[in-house]
Amino acid sequence: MKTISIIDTHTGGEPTRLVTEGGPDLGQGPLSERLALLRREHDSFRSAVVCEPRGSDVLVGALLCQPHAPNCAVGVIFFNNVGYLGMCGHGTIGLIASLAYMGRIGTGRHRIDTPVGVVEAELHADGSVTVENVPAYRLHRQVSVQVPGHGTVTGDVAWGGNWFFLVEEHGMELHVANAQALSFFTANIRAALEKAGITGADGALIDHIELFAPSRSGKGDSQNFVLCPGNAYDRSPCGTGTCAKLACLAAEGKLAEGEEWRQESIVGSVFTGSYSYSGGQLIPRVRGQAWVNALATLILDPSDPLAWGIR
Ligand code: PYC
Repeated sequence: MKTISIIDTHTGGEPTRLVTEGGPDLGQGPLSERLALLRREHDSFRSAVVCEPRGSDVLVGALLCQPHAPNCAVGVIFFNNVGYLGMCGHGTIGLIASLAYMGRIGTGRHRIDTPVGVVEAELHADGSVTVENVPAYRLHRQVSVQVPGHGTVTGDVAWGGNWFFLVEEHGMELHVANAQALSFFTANIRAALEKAGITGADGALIDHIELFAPSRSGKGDSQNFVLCPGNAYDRSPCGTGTCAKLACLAAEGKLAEGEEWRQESIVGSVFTGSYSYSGGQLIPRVRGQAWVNALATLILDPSDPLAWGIR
């Protein structure tokens, strides 16, 4: 029987499953190389941890690793129901909550090694966490694409640790009761972008679609809906999506350095974002909170035909 130890958290409603023991041996190389090895040779580990029947489409997995970059507390590789994520904001907040729960870190700043570079996270005394992400930027302003059944949709292409297409004008109601229609619409946008050859830098697939609307509750400066690569929608405001939004606001001159932006999610949870410039790059920060909600051992029984997940 193979066993895998996990800690589950949710960050503003979006779950993260941290693997603390029982992951594959990926060596001690840079996290980007370890991610490539995980993808190439151990992808069934990913599906065992996050896919049904143990997991669900919405679950984001996080493999706790020894760091490679200097002076990091830990390394982490994020994954989901269909593949791997460069960075994950809500997942990093969940990771910090889990490390604090394990007694491995205290309040203060911590460096975390990821496949897209080192990020920093500060655990505050009230349990909230600020993630200082990799540099964010807007690649293209107001790109139009024809979406079958909908017509022209226009949005910005931006990097926040993942690639995003950010749409302000869409005519959809951002309400959780409307999640199915929003998922269908955003999945069509993503397919249309791919078909039209609209990509991130170096031809990278734009795999996250983000819609915005004014916040009805008044808790946010705006509310969003974010479609993730495996077609689940983010219950949180999406950390990397909020970073991409900060880059677009900055590029439009709509948010000054140090000014706060409150991004409300489709379920009403809020991240507070801000940015500063360093060496000409925009460094985004996102603050939110995660809660530990399960501590468990996954059991992979060799006689179980679905032990490695439904792929
Ligand atoms: O918080 O960055 C994020 C994220 C990416 C995908 C799901 N959540």
